[in-house]
Amino acid sequence: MAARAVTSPEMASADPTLERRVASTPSSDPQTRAESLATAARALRAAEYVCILTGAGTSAESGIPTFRDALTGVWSRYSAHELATPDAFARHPQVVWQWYASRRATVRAAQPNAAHRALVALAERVSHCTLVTQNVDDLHQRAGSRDVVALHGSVMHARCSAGCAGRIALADEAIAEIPRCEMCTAALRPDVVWFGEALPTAAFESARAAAVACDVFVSVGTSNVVEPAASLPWLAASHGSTVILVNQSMSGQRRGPSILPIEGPAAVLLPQLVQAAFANKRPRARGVAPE
Ligand code: BJW
Repeated sequence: MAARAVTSPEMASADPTLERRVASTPSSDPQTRAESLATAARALRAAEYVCILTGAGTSAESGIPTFRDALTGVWSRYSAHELATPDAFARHPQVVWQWYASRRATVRAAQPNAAHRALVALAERVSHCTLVTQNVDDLHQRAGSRDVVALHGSVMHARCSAGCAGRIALADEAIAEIPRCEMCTAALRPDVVWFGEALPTAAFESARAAAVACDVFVSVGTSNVVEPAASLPWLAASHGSTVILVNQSMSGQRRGPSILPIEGPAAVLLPQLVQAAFANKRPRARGVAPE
């Protein structure tokens, strides 16, 4: 692994003005943002191991509402926090199933945006890149990212609510009844991780290992509040990595000497970051065994 990149704004610049501005208040001021981007680009360029954690903000510019956005239309009298629970499905399975059906329709109609594509380009240019997502849409995969570590499952799939093995890809649907498990006839449920449920063990272990090992951790479009995913950036920081935070708003995000905030929309900032880091670097050949 490469030596840890020295990239925090405090350490990377001799300019005291930059240190004060970046370290104290994240800002959408274009000059400060350009300086943060340049510092982050240097960190990425020097990194051998990169771990990326994405959240709902990454897909926001594809037209998919974030988890914390208020629900709209017929769903406006509910809250996502209430619906995304085992208890809600036990009590009101039709309501919960229909909510996920409407979200699937939104995801199907959406297209990956420039943030998803920039992460594909990034993975092609660093030696070891792990893409971990909390998102339950399939936009990373449709953009071309491979080996995506999905922590919270997928709204595009269902599984048996009684625990039979396997998952089922859901086709376009206009169904009156909740589909049943072919093996035991229990209701199918969305293949997602609800509040109070354990994350898939192998996926979380991969994410943890990548966070511990990385030189640079990039958190994109997540509020970093839902555990255990929310602890991954700080786990990485505690193991010496530089943490780049790309978010529309830094409100509620942690600060610290190894944390580099870049405030603004992911679909604008990520392409700029990847371009600044790897302007002249060609992508690695895909799927070719080393000689
Ligand atoms: C932009 C942008 C743009 C907007 N560009 N940025 C420790 C302490 C306290 C609580 C807990 C704890 N450990 C566990 C808990 C409980 C709970 C939890 O964390 N609760 C919190 C509310 C505090 N965690 C759990 O219950 C987890 N389970 C667990 O720990 O189980 C233990 C266990 C072990 C063994 C056996 C049994 C149990 C499970 C968590 C599962 C989360 N699932 C969900 C729903 C998935 C299905 C669905 O979508 O319906 O996952 S919740 C929801 O939050 C969803 C998301 O993946 C996840 C994270 O949200 P995300 O991505 O951060 O989105 P938002 O909306 O919060 O933020 C969007 C961000 O984007 C914002 O910051 C914007 O500014 C930004 N943004 N536009 C850039 N254009």
